[in-house]
Amino acid sequence: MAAITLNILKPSVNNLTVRIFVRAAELDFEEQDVWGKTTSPEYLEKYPAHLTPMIEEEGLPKGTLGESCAIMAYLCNKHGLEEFYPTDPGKRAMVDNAMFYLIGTFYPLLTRATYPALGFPQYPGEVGTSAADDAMKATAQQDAEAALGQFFCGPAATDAAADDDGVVARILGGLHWVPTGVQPSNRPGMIGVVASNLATGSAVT
Ligand SMILES: N[C@@H](CCC(=O)N[C@@H](CS)C(=O)NCC(=O)O)C(=O)O
Repeated sequence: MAAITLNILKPSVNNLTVRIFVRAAELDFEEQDVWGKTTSPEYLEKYPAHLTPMIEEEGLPKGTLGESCAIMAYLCNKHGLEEFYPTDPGKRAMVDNAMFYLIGTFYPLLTRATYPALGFPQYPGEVGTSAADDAMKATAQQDAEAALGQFFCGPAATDAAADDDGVVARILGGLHWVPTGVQPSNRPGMIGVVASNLATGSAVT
């Protein structure tokens, strides 16, 4: 068994960055195509954000790690890949600049420009999954619209959710509460709520 299991979706450009990186770095890895499986109970247990790329590796505190740039940074740190991720603060900042620009600025614009043509859902109910059919997208959109305003009103609201039956997932850099009763098929809608609130500037704690 390889040291790193890289969970991927083949058409994805986020995935492609890590797939090229592990080859260029000559790391010991194997790929697992999880098309249509990212919302399965097994995958959700490993990585509740149900996204790819995601690696499984022994040195990680929870055994798994998502986000393309976080994965590449971690593997560079672990294997001392100075040529890809320099330790000199200035040189590293240039790499971070490119990575944060990609994740925080460019990619959201790219998805908004291309998702409608690809038939993926947009706000509310954004963030598709390879398991999503039209019915799931419609449900996700309805859930997101119904839930708008319920989840993100500031610290008091999230404390209340914690006292209720919430579980927390860290998504899009904010803390995001998902009621335990929410089924995986509805989660894209919940993520859409976060995205909508971020987009409209509502408080997220
Ligand atoms: N910012 C994340 C984006 C991850 C992401 O959106 N992954 C999509 C593919 S592009 C995904 O796995 N979606 C779940 C699915 O389609 O089942 C990264 O760079 O890794």
